[in-house]
Amino acid sequence: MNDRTSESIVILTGAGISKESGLSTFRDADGLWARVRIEDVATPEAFARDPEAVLGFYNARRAKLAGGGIAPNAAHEALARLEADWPGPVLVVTQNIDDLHERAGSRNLIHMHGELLKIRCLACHEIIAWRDDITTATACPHCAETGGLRPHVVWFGEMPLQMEAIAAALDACGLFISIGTSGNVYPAAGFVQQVRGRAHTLELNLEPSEGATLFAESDYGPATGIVPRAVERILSEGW
Ligand code: BV8
Repeated sequence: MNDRTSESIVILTGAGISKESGLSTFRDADGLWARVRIEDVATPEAFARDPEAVLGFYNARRAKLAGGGIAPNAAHEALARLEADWPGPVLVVTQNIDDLHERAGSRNLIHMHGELLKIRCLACHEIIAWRDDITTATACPHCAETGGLRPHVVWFGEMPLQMEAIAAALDACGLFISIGTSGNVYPAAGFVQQVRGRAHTLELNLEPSEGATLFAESDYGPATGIVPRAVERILSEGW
């Protein structure tokens, strides 16, 4: 094995890594998009048209996540162990808006699609940690304005967060791992094309994603089985 221990690792995660913790994915048969339409709850136009419907969609998800009973699983914990035990830099870039990676111990983490347990005020632009419901009548805890609070979440048509930092990490990494994502949503689904040919690429998913053929290596099965196994192998043998 080459000595790769100084090389950096970037890990992209999607809703599949949180499925075994009890959170819904989007495109599985029982997923969120099977129950509501993206156009009705996850776009700026939907929020302008019917803010209470959009706030209600995120209130229900926030209440489930904040209400107890949802905990990180062995896959989240394995990624935290990889960050702690790998000698080089490890960055998790998650599309997920839950807080399971940080609760498992991941520190070097980017939520590129925002965070369910934060809200943003359109009047004062403050980003505020928040675990309760919000309605159009809720006053901003920072500026007291009402009617301007929204989830701190990236909707379709909005620019994902920290894209420059993500691009720099992708350009520098020696290993790119994609976990629990169907590879449908861009720009995240395009990250593998940005690194392939230069970094080693590994897909860990329940089933082949839309971009499966772009990966040099893959393993399929529930994340709580295949992710700890992959982490053990990387820590003992590299790639
Ligand atoms: C943007 C909000 C540009 C929070 C989400 C090309 C380039 C750039 C953009 C586009 C493009 N083509 C189209 C676009 C537009 C659009 C897009 O990609 N549309 C798609 C539908 C075609 N992209 C955007 O709008 C993005 N913005 O590009 O802005 C721009 C430029 C200039 C100026 C302004 C803007 C913004 C995208 C973010 C949208 N917000 N979420 C929320 O409500 O959660 S996206 C949503 O999908 C979630 O974030 C989710 O994470 C993400 C991806 O879904 P997955 O995580 O992959 O989940 P999915 O259910 O699909 O798959 C789960 C997988 O897990 C499956 O494969 C399953 O097999 C597996 N699995 C299940 N169980 C398990 C498992 N795996 C392991 N173990 C298990 N147990």
